Amino acid sequence: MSDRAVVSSSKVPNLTLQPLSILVLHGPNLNLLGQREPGIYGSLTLAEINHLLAAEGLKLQVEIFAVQSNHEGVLVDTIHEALGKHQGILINAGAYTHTSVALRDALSGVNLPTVEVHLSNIYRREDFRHHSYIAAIAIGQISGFGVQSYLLGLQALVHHLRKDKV
Ligand code: CA2
Repeated sequence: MSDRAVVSSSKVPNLTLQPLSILVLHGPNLNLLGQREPGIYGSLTLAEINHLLAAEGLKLQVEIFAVQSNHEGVLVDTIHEALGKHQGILINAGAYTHTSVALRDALSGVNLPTVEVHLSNIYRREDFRHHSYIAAIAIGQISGFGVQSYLLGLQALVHHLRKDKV
């Protein structure tokens, strides 16, 4: 008896993953990570966080493009330029989270699925950090898990982008 089976290709699920590119945006002062305030933000540098994100991206089969800026306008421009290049945005907008209508408008303008992340738990800190202009236009927010906030945020974003796309 033959041990070979003929299966029609129409019945085989397409296991090829859709190629995805994710823009990771880091806002003001996050370039100082690892040098000051390790008690609040951990001891990893931004380069180390980006390296961990790239490694997680490899596992998830997505490309990661990381940008940090201390300038609101540069962040707005980078969000505009994401259209047609990236399929999702992972953002730690730093202090602009709590102040920037411009960043929120840029994110809702490009309408790319966005996940907001924070190293610290913004709800355990000063009252002015409890409000985020980005949260209402994001798919979700992850706050308080240090570098894991970024990695969990990336997983959630990729899961969101791939769901229903087998
Ligand atoms: O917890 C977060 O990830 C924050 O987005 C970090 C922002 C803060 O304004 C947000 O409320 C919460 C601040 C980033 C500043 O990073 C520094 C790192 C080292 C030394 C000084 C600042």
